[in-house]
Amino acid sequence: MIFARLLFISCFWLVAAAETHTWWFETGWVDANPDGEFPRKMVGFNGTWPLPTLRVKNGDRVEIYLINGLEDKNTSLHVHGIFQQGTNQMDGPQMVTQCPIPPGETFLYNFTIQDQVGCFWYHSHTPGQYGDGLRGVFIVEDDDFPYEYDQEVVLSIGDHYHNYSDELTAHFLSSANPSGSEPIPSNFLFNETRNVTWNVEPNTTYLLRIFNTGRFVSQYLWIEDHEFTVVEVDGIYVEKNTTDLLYITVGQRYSVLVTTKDCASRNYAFMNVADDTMLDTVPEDLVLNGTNYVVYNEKLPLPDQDRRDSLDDFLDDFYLTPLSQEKLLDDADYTITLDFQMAQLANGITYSFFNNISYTTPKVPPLLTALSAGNLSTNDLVYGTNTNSFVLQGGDVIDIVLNNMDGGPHPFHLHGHAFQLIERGPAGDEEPIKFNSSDHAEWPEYPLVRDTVYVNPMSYIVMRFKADNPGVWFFHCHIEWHLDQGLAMVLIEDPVAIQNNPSQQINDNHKQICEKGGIPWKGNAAGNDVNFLDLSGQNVQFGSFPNELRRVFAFARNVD
Ligand SMILES: *[C@@H]1O[C@H](CO)[C@@H](O)[C@H](O)[C@H]1NC(C)=O
Ligand SMILES: *[C@@H]1O[C@H](CO)[C@@H](O)[C@H](O)[C@H]1NC(C)=O
Ligand SMILES: *[C@@H]1O[C@H](CO)[C@@H](O)[C@H](O)[C@H]1NC(C)=O
Ligand SMILES: *[C@@H]1O[C@H](CO)[C@@H](O)[C@H](O)[C@H]1NC(C)=O
Ligand SMILES: *[C@@H]1O[C@H](CO)[C@@H](O)[C@H](O)[C@H]1NC(C)=O
Ligand SMILES: *[C@@H]1O[C@H](CO)[C@@H](O)[C@H](O)[C@H]1NC(C)=O
Ligand SMILES: *[C@@H]1O[C@H](CO)[C@@H](O)[C@H](O)[C@H]1NC(C)=O
Ligand SMILES: *[C@@H]1O[C@H](CO)[C@@H](O)[C@H](O)[C@H]1NC(C)=O
Ligand SMILES: *[C@@H]1O[C@H](CO)[C@@H](O)[C@H](O)[C@H]1NC(C)=O
Ligand SMILES: *[C@@H]1O[C@H](CO)[C@@H](O)[C@H](O)[C@H]1NC(C)=O
Ligand SMILES: *[C@@H]1O[C@H](CO)[C@@H](O)[C@H](O)[C@H]1NC(C)=O
Ligand SMILES: *[C@@H]1O[C@H](CO)[C@@H](O)[C@H](O)[C@H]1NC(C)=O
Ligand SMILES: [Cu+2]
Repeated sequence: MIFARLLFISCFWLVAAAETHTWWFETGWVDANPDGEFPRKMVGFNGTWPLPTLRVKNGDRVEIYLINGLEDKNTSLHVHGIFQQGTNQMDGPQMVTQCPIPPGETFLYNFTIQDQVGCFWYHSHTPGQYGDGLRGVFIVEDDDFPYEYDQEVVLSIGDHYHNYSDELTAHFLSSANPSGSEPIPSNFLFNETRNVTWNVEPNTTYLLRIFNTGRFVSQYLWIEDHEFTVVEVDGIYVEKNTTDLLYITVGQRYSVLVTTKDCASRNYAFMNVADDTMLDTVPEDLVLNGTNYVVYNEKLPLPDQDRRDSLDDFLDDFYLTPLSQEKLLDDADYTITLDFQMAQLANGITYSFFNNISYTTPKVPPLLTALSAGNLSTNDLVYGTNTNSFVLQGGDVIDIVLNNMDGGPHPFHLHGHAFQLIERGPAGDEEPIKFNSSDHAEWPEYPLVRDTVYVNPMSYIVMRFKADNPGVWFFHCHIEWHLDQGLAMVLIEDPVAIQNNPSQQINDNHKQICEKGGIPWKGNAAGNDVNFLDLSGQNVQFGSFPNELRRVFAFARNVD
């Protein structure tokens, strides 16, 4: 009943008051000192960093003109969680749905919000760049918000490095780092800074919109002697669930209600604590526990950090139920099984693999291959043999089974969809626990739906969605280091429908940025637009997967 009412109102809204929001943003380096300990430059817009919070409503049109003001770097922009129905080329991942925007060029991201509300965020999808600063909050407001609150407050959390991405990546992906150890952050941020003071009114219910816009580490979040009532995850309303501890991976969002105390007799600690099991080494001087303050009365002292006996009792998102009461989808028509592990190739560099293949950037973005391949667009081969590309049939129910054979947790994100999380295995030990389709738990009747989920160490997740959004959708670990190592695949969803939709055709602005960057806007993964089945010259990983698995490095984490 509630759902029907919401639908009615949002449809009414679409015709009644859809607005167009036009923003011009020029990327460039900005002097900053996010953690208060080390001045460095961050990538900002128009000379400002942090970046603005963008607010729109369901049904609105968004036009973002992104001017690349960086002298020697490409750029791109992805609005994380927005489905981009019919506007796949506006999705943002460079060399997947678009050519990168070269220095001095402008690209218009032009799309509408179709039946989505809640917390999203935008970030560069050019390797390493959002870690250098190009990230911000994107909110789709809802005039018919299903829960009561008095005030809304935004909170982003994340991680921060004193070094620039390019230098970190060069070292990370080199034979000088044979163990594939990810760079250790310099600090953890709370609202793009640290030691934050949040002034509150007593006896007030806040809607706190929380975004982990970091590039690596999950964080625990809690407020001393207060509770969080979760009402939304990743743009999906859920039935209320109250907890005093959240665990948020990079890429995830939570809207929670926080009701303050009746009396303003003291102030409280608001903790953001890094998940140190994700770090290969923990330097002695690294501050894992961030202390911020919920201030009822500025004249009263600020508290010390709040300590907990255990961080294990965080809300398990698996048990949240969408308010829409969307049922478990029918059994899958098509199942993609991905065995993920990390290992070294013969060049001494450690990569990430799905089924022994480390995603290697093709010479033509797969969306542009799909648009130019004619009736071969349904043949996986044209997208290359080193991209983990899967062609999906429109309307099919798809299961993605992901077996994590690595000793760390990983947050996986799918573009173009929110999916049902139908099973998540418990953390494994020495031997990975793999999903067994003939011996699995009973699936929930109303599974959690979101766009970014974590898989436990040495264990698995099973995700289900309906292929009802024709487009080329990236699926990858949201840990930027792991994406750089090739932890990605590409779903080519109903390519014939992409070709047949006038609004999906490559536009002139897009052709122009491809040409400026010297990237063909048609052809197969090797750039061959004459014989789409000839992949000679395609990019491939360095040699084949080693016979002897060097999982020892993966096991090295979490041992102490
Ligand atoms: C940002 O700069 C561009 C030109 O570089 C300008 O057109 C635009 O109005 C500026 N945007 C804002 C929000 O100031
Ligand atoms: C936060 O506190 C730490 C330690 O007290 C200090 O070094 C740092 O500069 C502060 N950062 C900010 C942004 O206030
Ligand atoms: C930008 O993209 C172009 C085209 O892919 C590429 O040739 C160039 O090396 C890129 N520039 C940088 C700094 O990565
Ligand atoms: C954005 O796309 C819509 C729909 O295709 C079009 O009508 C509109 O003119 C576009 N905006 C700009 C500034 O090109
Ligand atoms: C980080 O920056 C410092 C100081 O500029 C430099 O000495 C160090 O080599 C850099 N680390 C990496 C991995 O690039
Ligand atoms: C975080 O920053 C935003 C934007 O400046 C601000 O509106 C909000 O109140 C801050 N949140 C907290 C919890 O301090
Ligand atoms: C708190 O707010 C509620 C509703 O606004 C009101 O009924 C109640 O008296 C308030 N309590 C205090 C201690 O102010
Ligand atoms: C960080 O927080 C955890 C959980 O409250 C606590 O056990 C630990 O002692 C804290 N570490 C430091 C260095 O304060
Ligand atoms: C709340 O979460 C707990 C587990 O964390 C779960 O057992 C319970 O069913 C959830 N309730 C609702 C209404 O989502
Ligand atoms: C595919 O397209 C080519 C050229 O457009 C045509 O010759 C061929 O018959 C088509 N094949 C099928 C199976 O439709
Ligand atoms: C999967 O489960 C079935 C049924 O319990 C069992 O017979 C089979 O051995 C299991 N497969 C594996 C690989 O463990
Ligand atoms: C991956 O490589 C291993 C070791 O060479 C091999 O045993 C396995 O069959 C390969 N898996 C796939 C999916 O190719
Ligand atoms: Cu990962």
